[in-house]
Parts: sequence; structure tokens; C-alpha cells
Amino acid sequence: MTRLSLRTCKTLRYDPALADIGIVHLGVGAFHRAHMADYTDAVLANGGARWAILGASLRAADTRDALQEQDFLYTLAESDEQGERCRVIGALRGILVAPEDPQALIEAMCLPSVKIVSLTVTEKGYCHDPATGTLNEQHPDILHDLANPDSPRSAPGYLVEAIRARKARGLPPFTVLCCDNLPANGRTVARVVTRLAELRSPALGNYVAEHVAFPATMVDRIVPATTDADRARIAAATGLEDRWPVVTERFTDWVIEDRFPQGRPDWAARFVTDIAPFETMKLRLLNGAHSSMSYLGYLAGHETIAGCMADAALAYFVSHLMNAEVTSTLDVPPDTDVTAYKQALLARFRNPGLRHRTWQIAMDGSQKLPQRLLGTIRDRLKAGEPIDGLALGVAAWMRYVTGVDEAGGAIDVRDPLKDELRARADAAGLNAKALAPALLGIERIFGSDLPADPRFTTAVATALDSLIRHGSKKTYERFRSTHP
Ligand code: CS2
Repeated sequence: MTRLSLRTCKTLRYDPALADIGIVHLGVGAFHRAHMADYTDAVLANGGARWAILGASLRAADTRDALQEQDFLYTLAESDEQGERCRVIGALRGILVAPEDPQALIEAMCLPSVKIVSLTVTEKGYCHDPATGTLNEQHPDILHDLANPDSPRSAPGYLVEAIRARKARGLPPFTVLCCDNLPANGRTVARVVTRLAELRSPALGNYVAEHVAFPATMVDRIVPATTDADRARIAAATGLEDRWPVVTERFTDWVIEDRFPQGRPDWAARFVTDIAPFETMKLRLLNGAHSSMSYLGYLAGHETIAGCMADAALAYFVSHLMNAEVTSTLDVPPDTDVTAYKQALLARFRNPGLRHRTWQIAMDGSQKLPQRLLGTIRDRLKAGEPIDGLALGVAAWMRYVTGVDEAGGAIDVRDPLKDELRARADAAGLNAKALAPALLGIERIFGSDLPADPRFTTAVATALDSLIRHGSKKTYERFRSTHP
């Protein structure tokens, strides 16, 4: 079958070869390719020829290897209940594999045409402490980057070195655009990067604090990992072989704090001055539901989110969580109908065209729980309100990270803290009274306040006890009858 490439693709509305690199993007995974690259593709098609993207992978070469022979074009397959629609995206003009040549990436970040360095490196890619949002100064990659500043490994290490190099060359800094689901993502990344710069030299720290803009964003699009079945189906639909297409939903949303001193593309996003209400609503309703459902669903044997939603008791739990426990903590964004937002979310979760695996969402829970569940729990406790559903989500994470499923099989737990989680779980044994406090003792996740609040510790231990004794399915079925 003919391979997708600039020569064979007949549907691109512009010539990507004529566009300048205006953006360097760190972390060219499926999410970026389905989200920011899609918005940028529309800008290029509308004549915004200064804004092509040069991607970089900070770890693996697989995306570059798959895409380079197809001139970095790829198919975006968007689905809703009406079916799937395929489009070719041309915004990505190359991919550097950072570990192969760290200097090449720093040079790219120093191109005078580059005005923005954006990131989707996942929560753990910022080497921060999730409970406090500060740089983890003992992180092995940070220690490495301080010892070898011109050949960094971490995203903050690349940002700091490139900002320093641009300054030394008399070039203005780029704007740093975080597109990960971190709480207060602009401010958090600013804090982490400024601290790393300061550890290199106080003057560099001051320069970052004074001159680099870190606008916050709320990003939203569900993007499951691509499978071979997706590749085959998309090739059959388009008539062109694409080694790494991306599958997503029709829905997409992007809210951006409009602070770009060096200019920005005219993305069809929503530009606002205060991002916080948008971000909190999305992290707590969408991602909070996603994480809770992924742990409970995985334990109950559900492979996908659509499968979880087809289980009436689990779907009930998710609605209850949103309506009875999360909504009261939100400061609803302007012009937003939160009831309609929740209804749309449930429909998105049910999308039969997406095989979004519970195992994929369950990854990196230690980095996700604080902004998805724990902030909501803090607000509910402050207001003296019940947290049963939220506590069940946290308990399901605890049951999951023991690494042993309900049938005694192994769970492939992926998490930067997985060794610590496993060691604590093994020492405690499958006993809620020991396991809950053992895991709640990880201050980097839970801080020091939550483990000291008996309303929280009791709710989590009670839910965990039920998960251990009766299994996940019986536990959320019982939840439905006790929380009408
Ligand atoms: C998911 C998110 O994998 C996960 O943790 O919750 O990637 C989610 O699909 C996106 O944030 C949706 O915008």
C-alpha cells in the first residue's frame, strides 16, 4: 500500500514545506498530535505560515522513526456517534530525538523564529513534587541536569539551558506553554523552571522570573493510545499507509491565558485572563471521574472507559461523584452551563469509537491524584461535606497499586513511585487497616494535612476494606444502594 507523504497526500490545504518553525514542542505524543498540532494545522491552512511546529521526543525515537518517511504527516481520526472522519495534519515539520543529540534540540530552541516552546511531557515530566508543586531537587534527572547543564535530560533542564543560551545570544526568550493536566499549570511550571534556573545561578533565576512568560492552559481532548487495529482501519479508509495515526473524539477544547510577549498563532482556542475556573472544572469533573473509573473499572475487569460506562452501577457512581461531591466545589466559569457540561462528559465517556483503556488512565496515579481528587476532598472537608465517592476513588487507587488484581494476577502498575508504592503495599499486606495508613504516609502525594484528618482516613480505610473483602464491583454496586 502507498505510504502517506507530502507527495502522495492530496488533501492538505497548504504547503507545509513553506512554513517557518515558530514553535518547538517537547513531547510529541498522541495527545499533542491530536490537540495543539490540530489547532496549529488550521492556522497554517489559514495562511499563518510562521507557526509550523518542530517536535522533540525527550525519550524514545519511535514517533520520529514512524513519521519521518511520511514527511511527518499523519492522519487524525476523529469519532463521535455518527462515525469516524480522517484528516491529514501537516503542522509537524520534524521530530528531534533529544537523547541522540541534546545540543541539536537546544539549537532548535534558540532559532530566532521560535517564539513558543510548548510541552506535553505528562505530569511526571516536570520533576516536581505533586503535593506542593515545587521542584523535586533530588530527582535523578534534575541532579543530572545540574551536573551537565548543556546536555540535559529533563524538560525543565532543556527549558533553562535554552533560555540561558538565547539570553547569551541577545535573543528574547520564548514563551513557555504547558499543555499538561497540572494544577495551575502555568504557575507550576514557572515555579519549577525558575527554581532550576536559580540553582544554576541566582542571576539566571531572576532573569526567568522577570522575563519569561508561562501562560496557563486548560487542554481537553480524549486521545487513547493508537492500536494496530486503528492503523489497519485508517489505512483502509484513506487508501494510504500511515505508521502512526492518532485516534480521538470529535470534541476538542483549549482555553489559554492570553500572555504571549513574542506573539502567538491565531488558534481557534478560547483566550481568557483567568484560567482557574476552567481548569478546576475540567480536572475535577473529567479527570477526577476518569481516574476513579479507571481504578474501579480495571479492578472489576473493565478494559475500556466505554465498558465502564456500560456497567450501570459504575456509571451511577461516576454521575454521583460529579453531581453530589465535585460540583459544589467548583467556581463555575463564565457562560458555562455545568449541567450540560456534565451531560456532555458522560456522552464522551460512552463514545463507542474510542477504546480508551482503563489501564492507560490508571498510569502515574501518584502524579494525578492531588489535582483530580485530593483538592476536591480538601474543599469538601473544609465545608463539612461528605466525601464517600471521592474516598472510594482514592481507595481504588490503593487497591490497584498493590500490583495484584482481584483474581491474584499481576497488575502492570506504571508510576514513577511504583517501587515505593509496592514496597509499602507489600509490607502492609492486603489489610485495609495497615495498607491505607502505609500509603497515606507518602507526603509527596497526600501532604501532611489529609493523613491527619480522621474524616478522610476513616472514609478511605472503610472503602478500601470493602474493596479488599468484596471486590470492586460489589463495592460500587453497594455504593449505589447506599447513596441514592
Ligand atoms: C486521562 C486524560 O490519561 C488520563 O489520565 O484522564 O488523558 C484525559 O483523557 C484528557 O485529559 C482529556 O482531556
